[in-house]
Amino acid sequence: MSDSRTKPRTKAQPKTERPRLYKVILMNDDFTPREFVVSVLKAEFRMNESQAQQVMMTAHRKGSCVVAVYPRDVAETKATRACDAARSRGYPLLFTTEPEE
Ligand code: TYC
Repeated sequence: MSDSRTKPRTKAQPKTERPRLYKVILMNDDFTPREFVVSVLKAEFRMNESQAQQVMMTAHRKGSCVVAVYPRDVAETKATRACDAARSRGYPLLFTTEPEE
């Protein structure tokens, strides 16, 4: 019988690390209308009305709220698009990203 069938495999399997996920964080401000925040959350983060309302109100009350987690490029693209939508309407609304622990 050949070694390949009798011997256990000894070659180390490289550990595959999962790519880090990044949080998209919604920041509160005193100027952006609540309805606009909700509309951006629905459009960019595919939330329904009640999810978007909850996230908006959490940021409004606590100062910030985690919107979702994604691979880095997706998180950054969505945060940038959401900020751009606000800027194009003259609002200071801010979305940031940071790596998950
Ligand atoms: N605080 C804003 C207001 O009272 C509404 C708001 C909520 C803005 C959440 C940003 O992330 C935010 N008009």
